[in-house]
Amino acid sequence: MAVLHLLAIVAFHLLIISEAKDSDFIYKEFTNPKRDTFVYGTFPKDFAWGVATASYQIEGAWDADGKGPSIWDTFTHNGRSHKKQNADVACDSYNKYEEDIAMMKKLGVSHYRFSLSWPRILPKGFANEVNREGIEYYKKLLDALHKANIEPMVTLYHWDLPQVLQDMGGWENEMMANYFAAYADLCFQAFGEQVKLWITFNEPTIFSLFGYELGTDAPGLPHNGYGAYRVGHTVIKAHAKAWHLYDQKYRKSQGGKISIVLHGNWFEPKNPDSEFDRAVAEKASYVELGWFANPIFGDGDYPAIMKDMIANNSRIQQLSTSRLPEFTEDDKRMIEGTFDFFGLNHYTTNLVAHKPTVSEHFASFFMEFNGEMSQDKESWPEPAGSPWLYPVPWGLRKLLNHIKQTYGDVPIYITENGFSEGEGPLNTKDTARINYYKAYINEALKAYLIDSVNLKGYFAWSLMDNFEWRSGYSERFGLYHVDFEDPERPRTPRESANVYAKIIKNNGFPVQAGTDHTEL
Ligand code: PNW
Repeated sequence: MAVLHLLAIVAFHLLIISEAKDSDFIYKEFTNPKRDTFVYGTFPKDFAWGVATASYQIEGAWDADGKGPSIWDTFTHNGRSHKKQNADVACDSYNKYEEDIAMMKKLGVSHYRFSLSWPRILPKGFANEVNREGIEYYKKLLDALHKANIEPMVTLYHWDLPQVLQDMGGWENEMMANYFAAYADLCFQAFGEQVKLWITFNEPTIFSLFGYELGTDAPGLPHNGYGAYRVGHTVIKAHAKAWHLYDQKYRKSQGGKISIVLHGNWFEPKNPDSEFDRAVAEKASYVELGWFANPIFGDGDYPAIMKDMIANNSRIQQLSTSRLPEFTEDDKRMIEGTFDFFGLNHYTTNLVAHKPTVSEHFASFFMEFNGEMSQDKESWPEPAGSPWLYPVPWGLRKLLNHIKQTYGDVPIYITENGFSEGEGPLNTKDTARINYYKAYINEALKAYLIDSVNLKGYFAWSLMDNFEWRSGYSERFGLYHVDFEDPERPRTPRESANVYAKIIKNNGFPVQAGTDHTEL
């Protein structure tokens, strides 16, 4: 039986390889036929195809109709982003959401992932002072989406914390878990009839590390070696509280699903023959994703490899306790299993090599690993806009398999994936982005078809160019270009928008009649 199964797999691979033509490699740099050949086929019938955005990055209207300031308003108004830019107006989606929906209709998406601005709904942070106009805005947006037959996926927290809550310590204050649960409760009550897919947090690793460890993002606190772990600890409990609240109070009547979105890079050993490089690459994958995934999708606690690493390094630094906080047994029971699906944001892959980095004198998340990250600049295609974003499509397939192997056969949504270009005149012929989308979506297809990963949907980041946090408007991720110089903020489709629309229409890459490939 096992032999037959193996033969079938080998035959399948041979079939793919034997069909490989030059054009079947999207990137000429990648020519490993077993790994990089384009595969033809389609996703399951009910596959979710979407685009994603976030409130601070697109809405503008930063102080309109009773909205309170967020930590990103403060950060940008202090001139901390690229060229002192801010998102006071951004894409002006607060006023132009109908046009945004018309763009989504053209793309043919079935889903739209966006986020709620906490300070627009609760200007003072707490749930006892509700801004009705904020609620009305999102209700109008949700109504318009339903009229357009587009299913919303709503993120409660995509980084724009009310400034008043940061003034009380922000995510380093443990009480935030309760404040977040109260905000979530209000949102379930106000929007739950219209929302069946909820996300508690977007990428807690990224906002903990950039906001409270390096301090390069809002709230700008360089609390190296401590801040991000404290933040993560509270965020995990906040997520679990919100999940249980939904589960107990709303699930039965509203019938939705709720989970979290985690950022995951893939980490590949720089020298695959080095046992040290392999060990540190494995550690990086288990820690970057596992920091949040292991408590929620695993056993309620941080990965053992992470606890050991930080405890050891803390000892080297002459500390009597680990810098990583500990969960109580009650915490673990509350946290374990608080998911309905796995939301994954994935952009790129890194090479990892062993290198002693732990210091007796200076603690930092980025130095815990005794490893060094790099990119394969010889054979990976150039990143266009964001210096960290090398297209390495096969990394997505490996990561999806890693999730399946580590956390079980959980339904996965790719909640963000996309490619940026730099500032400059409007260039609608965005070949690099087209190649990126084709190749990455094809790797997702391989994970589904060949590896039986339980893949439920794919969301492109992003619908349109928007405010890219500390990089301002200098990194453009849009399927639609936005002119930020023009007060009307006109949107223009790039060629990638047409290609993505075709992929959606085809539900992947079917072999079309009379050809041996998919016309795109
Ligand atoms: C995500 N990295 O952030 C966010 O969810 C979006 O808001 C953002 O616009 C998008 O990706 C593009 O950057 C990331 O350094 C920030 O690897 C940084 C990284 C990855 C994702």
